[in-house]
Amino acid sequence: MRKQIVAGNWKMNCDLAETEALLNVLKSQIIPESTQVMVAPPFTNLQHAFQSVKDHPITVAAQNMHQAENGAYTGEVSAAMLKSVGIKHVILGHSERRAYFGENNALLAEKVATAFRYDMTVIFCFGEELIDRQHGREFDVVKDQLKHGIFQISENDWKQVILAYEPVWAIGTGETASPEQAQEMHAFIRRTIAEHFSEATAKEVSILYGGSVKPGNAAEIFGKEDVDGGLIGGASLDAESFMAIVNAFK
Ligand code: G2H
Repeated sequence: MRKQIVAGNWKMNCDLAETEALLNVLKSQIIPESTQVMVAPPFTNLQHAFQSVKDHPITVAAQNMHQAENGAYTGEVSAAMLKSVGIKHVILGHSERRAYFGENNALLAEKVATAFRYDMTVIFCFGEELIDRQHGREFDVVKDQLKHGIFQISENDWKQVILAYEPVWAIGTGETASPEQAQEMHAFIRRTIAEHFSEATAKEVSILYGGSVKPGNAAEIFGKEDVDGGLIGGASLDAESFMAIVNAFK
């Protein structure tokens, strides 16, 4: 059975007080046992968030990390630093990192390798841009991102991978892929993993959908066979909306 996961990517939102307030509401909610709930606050709030949810079924993830172990990389945060404050999950490859911070597949392959050296779980994001879909090359782009960003890992490493397909044209735009478009791509991703690794690995990996998921569309998207949950941006900043999405699995 694949894990159902709903992860909140808070992006550059929530100071310490806001983080505490949002977590307090989430902690007061009943979280279904069948669903893994994650939140990814900004770096400055990770330690606090980790301590705050210690006795609750909520996982705290980082939104990014540097590929080097340590060194002269002003402004960066390493895997060891994340681990030292209890963080074992990290989002890598978000389209905003790719677009605004020049992260490409080769760099992401390095980050993924570093994350595994530190025994972390990677939430690996990828997805085509609007222009790719307009030219009918969305499958090629996604395959390329997987092949060059994460397929260098060993079969065993897949146990610590969560994939998040996020079509760039649907991120923060209010535009969502239709449940059919999401299912079509998720099935393609699973087939691609089966071809390069094994059927068993392809069946086991959770593939999340991300891009303007809201309480109103989550159930339909999560209802698709190959969609195992969502990476939620905007709607994760409101506890009521986020919990409605957490409870959207049928
Ligand atoms: C995609 C998503 C979360 P939003 O970036 O990663 O954000 O739900 O706001 O589109």
